[in-house]
Amino acid sequence: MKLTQSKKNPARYNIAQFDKSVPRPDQAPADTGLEVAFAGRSNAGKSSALNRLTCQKSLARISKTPGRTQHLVFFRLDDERRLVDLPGYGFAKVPEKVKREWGIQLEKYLQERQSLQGLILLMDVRHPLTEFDQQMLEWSMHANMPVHILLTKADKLKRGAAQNALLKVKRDLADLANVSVQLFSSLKGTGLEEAQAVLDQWLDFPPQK
Ligand SMILES: Nc1nc2c(ncn2[C@@H]2O[C@H](COP(=O)(O)OP(=O)(O)OP(=O)(O)O)[C@@H](O)[C@H]2O)c(=O)[nH]1
Ligand SMILES: [Mg+2]
Repeated sequence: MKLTQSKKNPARYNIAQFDKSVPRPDQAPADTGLEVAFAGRSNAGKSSALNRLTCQKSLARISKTPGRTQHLVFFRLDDERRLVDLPGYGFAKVPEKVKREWGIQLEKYLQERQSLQGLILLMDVRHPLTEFDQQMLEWSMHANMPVHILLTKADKLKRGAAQNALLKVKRDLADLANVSVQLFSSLKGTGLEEAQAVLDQWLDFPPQK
């Protein structure tokens, strides 16, 4: 595949390659180097965001059926760095027992994964801070894990409404240290560079000029 090296789609993310897909965090690749995980409710747009950030149309599978990505999917950037697509959560079709079990695993992963540098938490800009999102934030704060929130599908709102949604989420989370928020659209590319700058920092890539 030919790589395009434009400022918007830096080569350090374009080179992402599928590494491994596992049903449980304890089957993850060796816990070395640096890792950033993408979490969010089913259908929030995790896979789409990963594809946009890496400038690859079908790196992470995108589904119109929520709950499609049931595994943790690891993508390798280089020997030291990984991105992880976490299973969508909170969709009614998943049995209560499975949800509970997954919650335990996820909390453990946030607590114990040494290489995990931060969590990208995706929320539909039209329905932010659901119960699931608040649970994720709570676990992350408990694990001392920085969180960067992408308010996704920003293209679905007019500019003013999207800005208002952003301000409201910022206000609601003002008391939490180590949490940042931005607007994002995988469809339009809105917020791409801002999100990549956070990844750069967590993955210890040199700042881009
Ligand atoms: N308009 C718009 N649609 C989006 C955007 N991001 C994702 N979608 C759509 O939302 C749906 C779900 O996107 P996915 O990326 O599969 O969501 P996911 O969070 O990976 O979902 P699961 O794997 O089921 O957890 C798809 O139909 C996408 O095309 C966006 O920025 N704008
Ligand atoms: Mg997905």
